[in-house]
Amino acid sequence: MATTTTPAVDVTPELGLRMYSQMVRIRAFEEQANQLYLSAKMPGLTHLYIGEEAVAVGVCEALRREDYITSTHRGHGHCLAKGADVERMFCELLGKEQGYCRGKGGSMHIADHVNGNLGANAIVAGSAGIATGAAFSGKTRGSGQVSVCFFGEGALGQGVLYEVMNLAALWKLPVIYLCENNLYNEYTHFSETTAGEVGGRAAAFGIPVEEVDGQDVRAVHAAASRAVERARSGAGPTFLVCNTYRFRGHHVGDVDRTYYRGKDEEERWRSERDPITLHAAWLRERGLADAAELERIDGEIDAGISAAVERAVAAPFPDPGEVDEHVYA
Ligand SMILES: Cc1ncc(C[n+]2csc(CCOP(=O)(O)OP(=O)(O)O)c2C)c(N)n1
Repeated sequence: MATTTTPAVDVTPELGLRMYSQMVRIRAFEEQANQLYLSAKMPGLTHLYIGEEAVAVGVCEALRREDYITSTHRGHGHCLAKGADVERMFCELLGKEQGYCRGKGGSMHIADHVNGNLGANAIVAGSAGIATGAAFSGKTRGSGQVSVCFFGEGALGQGVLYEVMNLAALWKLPVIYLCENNLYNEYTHFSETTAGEVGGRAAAFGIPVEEVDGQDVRAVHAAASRAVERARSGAGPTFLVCNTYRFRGHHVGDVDRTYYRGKDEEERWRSERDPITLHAAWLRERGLADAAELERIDGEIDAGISAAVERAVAAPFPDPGEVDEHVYA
């Protein structure tokens, strides 16, 4: 089955501005998460989504609240784009009682069922079965819900993905396999771990494949909307490849990256392929916002995020007596 590539597309002014705000919110959240790590306020590590914001936002803006997503170790952007509350997310990162998992999950295990987020997963490809099962559930109940499985291209090496794609294709399940190809599996370029074509894997099961510029939020949104429509109409799964780049390290502690990728490569992506800068330029060209308006939006979001992180830092930890409650393992 042929892989199609999406051209740049238009969106309504309202959606264009909302997608801008959502990407800025994710970027600001991640900058604060990095600060929490650097100031030793956050236990453990976290994997920043900076640079990849257009993927989560473009996809989630094509979904309804009751639609499902499953996420990855690099999952903050997915959570926020699907509607998670910023303060509760910071609380989870900090191990606080008010967090999404009462502080017991941390960065890599945030779930937000009210907004259809079935959870992040620290196991590479670990959520593929969950997303496919949720799609099966939606189909069986006739609820019309669509399920999106976010995963990095590193997950292409995991067998479970092929088991579930086989069933999803046979049973025409309303699921979208959303491959965020940011070029690196930890510290290894994906071309060293991935034989053949990325999309060829889904095509082998007869699943339509679309490949899109993951730095272009409008193109992602258009491709995701087509896949959602296909899923809701009963036509079955789609495999979407979003080509993107993480601007920072694999995790916050991965600071010296020159042994696996060049500074010039990073600089090129940052200066030429930043999804927020690209979309801001589009908004200005279309006369939908001028520089002052975008600055006002940035400032408002920054202030909201700073206030949320301050409240989360001051929030109480859970009672030590509940250490073995709400834990299933
Ligand atoms: C089954 C499994 N094997 C290994 C790991 C260790 N690990 C964590 S992230 C990662 C690389 C993931 O790369 P990719 O899926 O492309 O996602 P990205 O980090 O680029 O977003 C690995 C190997 C893991 N978490 N789970």
